[in-house]
Amino acid sequence: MENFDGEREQGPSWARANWPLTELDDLNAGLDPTAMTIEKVAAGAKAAAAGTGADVAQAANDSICAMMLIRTYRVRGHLAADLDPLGLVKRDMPADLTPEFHGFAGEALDRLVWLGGALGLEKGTVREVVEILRRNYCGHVGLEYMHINDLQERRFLQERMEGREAEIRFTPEGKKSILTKVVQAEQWEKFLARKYVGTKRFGLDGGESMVPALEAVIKYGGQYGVASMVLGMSHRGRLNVLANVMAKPYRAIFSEFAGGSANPEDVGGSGDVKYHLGTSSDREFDGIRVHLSLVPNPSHLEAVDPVVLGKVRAQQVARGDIEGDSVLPVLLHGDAAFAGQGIVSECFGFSGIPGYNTGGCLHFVINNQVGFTTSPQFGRSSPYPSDVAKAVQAPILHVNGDDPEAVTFACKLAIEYRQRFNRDIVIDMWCYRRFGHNEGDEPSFTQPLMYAKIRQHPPVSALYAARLEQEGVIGKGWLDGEVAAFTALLETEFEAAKSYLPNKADWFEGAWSGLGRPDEAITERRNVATGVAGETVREIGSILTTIPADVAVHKTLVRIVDARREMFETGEGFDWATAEALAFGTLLREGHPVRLSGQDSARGTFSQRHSVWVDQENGAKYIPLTQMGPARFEVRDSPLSEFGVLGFEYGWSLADPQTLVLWEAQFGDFVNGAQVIIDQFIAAGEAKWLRASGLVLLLPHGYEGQGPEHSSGRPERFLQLCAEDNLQVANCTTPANYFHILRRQMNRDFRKPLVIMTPKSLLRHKQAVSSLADFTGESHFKRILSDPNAPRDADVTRLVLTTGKLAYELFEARDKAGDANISIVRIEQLYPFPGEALLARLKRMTNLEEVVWAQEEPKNQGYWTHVEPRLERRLGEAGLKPKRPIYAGREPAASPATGLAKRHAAEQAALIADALGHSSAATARRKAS
Ligand SMILES: Cc1ncc(C[n+]2csc(CCOP(=O)(O)OP(=O)(O)O)c2C)c(N)n1
Repeated sequence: MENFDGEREQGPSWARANWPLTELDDLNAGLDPTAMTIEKVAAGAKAAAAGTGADVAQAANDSICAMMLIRTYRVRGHLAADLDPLGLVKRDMPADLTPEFHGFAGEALDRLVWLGGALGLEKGTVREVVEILRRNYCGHVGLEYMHINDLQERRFLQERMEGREAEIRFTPEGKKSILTKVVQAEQWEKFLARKYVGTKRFGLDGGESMVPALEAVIKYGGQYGVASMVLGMSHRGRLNVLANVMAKPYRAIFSEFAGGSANPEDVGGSGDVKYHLGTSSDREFDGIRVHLSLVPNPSHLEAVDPVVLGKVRAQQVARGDIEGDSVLPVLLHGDAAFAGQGIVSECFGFSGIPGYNTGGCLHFVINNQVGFTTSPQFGRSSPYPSDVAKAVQAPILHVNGDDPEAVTFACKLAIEYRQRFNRDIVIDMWCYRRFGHNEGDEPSFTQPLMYAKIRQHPPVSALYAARLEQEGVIGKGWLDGEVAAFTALLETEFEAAKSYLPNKADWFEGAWSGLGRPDEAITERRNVATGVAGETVREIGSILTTIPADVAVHKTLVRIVDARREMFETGEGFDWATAEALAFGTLLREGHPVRLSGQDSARGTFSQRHSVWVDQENGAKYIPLTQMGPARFEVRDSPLSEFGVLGFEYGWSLADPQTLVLWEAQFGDFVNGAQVIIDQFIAAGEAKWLRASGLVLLLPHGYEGQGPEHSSGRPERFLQLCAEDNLQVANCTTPANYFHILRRQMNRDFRKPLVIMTPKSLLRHKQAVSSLADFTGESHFKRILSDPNAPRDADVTRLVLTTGKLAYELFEARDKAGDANISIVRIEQLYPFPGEALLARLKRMTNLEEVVWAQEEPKNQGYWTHVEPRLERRLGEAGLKPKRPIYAGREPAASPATGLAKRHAAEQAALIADALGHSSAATARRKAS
């Protein structure tokens, strides 16, 4: 079955079990492919031994035991690998990695065993076999891969790890350039430490091998077809990556250390500390250019991961690269954060899912064996920090950080694997942290033994230079020369930094060119014409309501489609879902792709959307909006995650401002599971990092008696975050207004995140419908909606302001009571607050006695604290009798809503009565005034 872009729907290849895998299959790797049973191994050994005069039965037995030995190394060899530069972790040789365990003791070690090609050998002595296995699996690289189901992947890794010849080999030039990068990494930290004593830099000291290793990722990535890499990482070594991998000018970083801004002063915003900033550059190796982009990130460890993945996926889609070969995500992690932060698993979870996978992410763990002051045994329950990756069967390369060749080899292998199999892979580099968590910290308070060792431990550069000297690759003095040359360069850059001024901010370039910051004041923001031609509506309607003859849709869906057809035919009664489809359809026609992602979004949580029609006979899918053209439509049922998926969609919105990217919460209540993405990225990202986003959040909201967790999208949280024109928060009550606000999002020359409290009961409310004329001609988004049954302005004595579906309940109660002097006005956009427009209305209501703010939410939630000062200001400016708004709503509450239906109904009735002045409290208030 195919979905968007012909992507497979059955999931990733490793999830299928249809390859001829048997327990013995990898045991027999290298053997004649027809020899798939242990008897055949034995038979081969017998036949081979027969001609030599050896004991044939013994030969058969020995071969089988040798095979078991080989297999044990493949599975468990990493347990005996030499990984810890400090030698702190005691790792005894497991008994089953000894030949004795497999029956080879004493003189038996010199017995010949027939291997039939395993380890690249036809035969060899047991001693030789063990020696090769130890070299292959227990050196500075320990490979975990036998948890992978896919035999081809296992074979691939085996071939690169195994055999007499399988050694890590670099040319003398290659070795020298590895050492040069190690020197740069080390000296950069030392230089910063000298020039900016005590300033936090979260140095890489002890993990310098990462820098040549990342060079290898770029270089070999380019050779294997990577055109662009998006990196995400936390504090540790970030300045080193910025300078020595991303090639951010040293002088720019020095200037930031001296207190200078990363951007021209007039750009504004809050800025951010230097070890959170991103940058981009082009690097070229052997004539192949690779574009690099390091995504800015907050302190919140690992929160940037889904953002990177979303950004990558967007770029891949823009390139039409479905396998993901051309854009590579690289995530660098700390060991404690990798093991501890749940978002890491959420991101691994994306790796095989259509619509979210990126063709494999390369993970690099800077495993310095401590997290701030916490030792690993208190930070995780698993043996390695990388075990979380096993959930998706990613191969894991553990590597000793004191051996930069081994680390570089691991990266080279990782990139080859990723490009070949399009799957995630992890490099776990064991290293140490030479100083405290930051440079002002004393690590010996908590890790005295570790730090006693570290103080005695020579730096990577010294160890590696000594090795290269011994190999004759470099002469005496070579290292000193490199250090002196690099330090001289840094001195020159340091001087240049004194007059360095960033010449421009880089935020409206590339995919963002043509867009900018809004050029009008936030209060006067002009409306955008978002109405469309009637003819367009009809054409889109026809596509939306035509069921292809070969698609057997569900009979209830036929009725839904029939009802939609009637809306288009009569031009009346457009409901929410149809208006939304119409908004999407018109944007697609105008060339704006649309991506909607959320739990069960294809059908819609409330069975309202039905954007994907599933053939009831064969399960095939038909998606009317994909027929709209020319732009691409995708709706994705997301994995059950909020943090990860919202981060992913935010990342997408950064890369692709021409696509309307929407994330939908199942119920708005679940949005707080993604709070880090909201606080750190969506609300503050533009101010901190000059990165705009047009992401839309759809949060089903409304008090309908469904209890504490199915009522509120927490509008108060968003409103509290609003400042400096950073967000838009809306609660639309008509399908047409929803249509226009979605269209407005793409039809402006700037982008701002948009948070919409979306309805539940209004999806099917008789009054919450729109007419054709509401979508066409001069129609546009209305920040304030008038009362459909309004008295004349001069007759209004009580103005009830509200937002959301409560308006309909107020209309009904008011009309039933026959209150002729009450006007109920809806504030559809809460931020930016339409204060000017409201003022104009207030001024016309010259006989106002009372102004009420009515809301369903408890007083400490919802909108009250946001609107109260704003209403008071406008009432003052209008010079009317009421000076302050009256609150009508639920009392302050700890829980957002009651779970008891009766109590809900009573509360709702009371607040409506209060809002309309029917309650005793309202009467008392009136008397008192
Ligand atoms: C989500 C989150 N929680 C807590 C912190 C505070 N914090 C900063 S660094 C750190 C330790 C990280 O250890 P590790 O991941 O091993 O990286 P390292 O600093 O050792 O390189 C902690 C707890 C944070 N930045 N983010």
